Amino acid sequence: MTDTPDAAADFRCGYIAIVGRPNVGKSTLMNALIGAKVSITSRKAQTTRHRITGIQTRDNAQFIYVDTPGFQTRHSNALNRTLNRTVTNTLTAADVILFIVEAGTYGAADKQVMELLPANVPVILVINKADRMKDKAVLMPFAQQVAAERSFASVVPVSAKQRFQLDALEKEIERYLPHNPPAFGPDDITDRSEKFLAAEIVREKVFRFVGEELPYTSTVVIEKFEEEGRLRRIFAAILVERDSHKAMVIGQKGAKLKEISTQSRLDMEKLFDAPVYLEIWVKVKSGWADNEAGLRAYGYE
Ligand SMILES: Nc1nc2c(ncn2[C@@H]2O[C@H](COP(=O)(O)OP(=O)(O)OP(=O)(O)O)[C@@H](O)[C@H]2O)c(=O)[nH]1
Ligand SMILES: [Mg+2]
Repeated sequence: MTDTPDAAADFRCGYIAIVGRPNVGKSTLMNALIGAKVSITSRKAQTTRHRITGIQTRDNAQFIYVDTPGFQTRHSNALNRTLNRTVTNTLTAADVILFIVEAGTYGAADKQVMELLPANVPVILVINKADRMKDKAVLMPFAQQVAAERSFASVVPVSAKQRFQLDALEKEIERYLPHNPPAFGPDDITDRSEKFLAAEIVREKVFRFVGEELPYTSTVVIEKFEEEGRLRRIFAAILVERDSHKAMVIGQKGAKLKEISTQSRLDMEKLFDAPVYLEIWVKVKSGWADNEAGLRAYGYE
């Protein structure tokens, strides 16, 4: 018999759902918390379309973050219904919830997400983009206004972009994690495959480099993913609704597609830490976003 505390019994591990309306910075925050870019981000709303796990392992705890799509309140098609189902499913499996709002704005879309939050799980109110508040004195009354809507385990203002207050947030989360042994290896950063991450990276470039509306009517599939020693050979297709969209993705003399390809390849090489050969084709496939069976075939849950 010994009195030494059992280190394994002290270890904490759990699932942390990251939810909020579109564009509040959920994915940027998750990437900042784990120190790697596994979830794509852009200044356009509705960038995230899948549940994406990001893992951070410390000496005493493993944080399994689950980034989710921004909750859709505008119009209902099969894609948006699928995105919202992903959010509600993630909430039911969470040990801790981060409810993200943007500093200074709290509206109907935020309220709708708040109403989904289960009563018996600790919810931390995270006020992101605190860097945007020129007058810091306004932050306090804003926090009080949102905190009056429901009871929160704690309230933490952060800036995901400037990595402000992330240690404080992590400490707060750790307090609410259950005692469990680690579920993943110490070096794991996600449970998603390289093939999935490759498709996401290409989709991010479409969001970032092609017009305002097109990203919402397109998706990306990986048609072939081969490994040859360290080299990854990746053949991707960007699916669009019509010929005119195809022309927009390809651009003048192919310039747009070239930009998408180059930036995608650089991101893949960084994330996979390996050389990448990438070919991207653009294909017209209309109606893909409004067909449940089709969505499943493209990897939507
Ligand atoms: N100024 C500032 N901008 C931020 C911060 N965090 C995120 N952003 C920006 O906000 C935009 C949206 O970020 P995302 O991380 O893609 O937001 P999201 O909530 O995941 O969006 P969806 O997946 O579309 O729901 C991007 O342009 C980010 O650079 C922050 O702390 N400060
Ligand atoms: Mg996102």
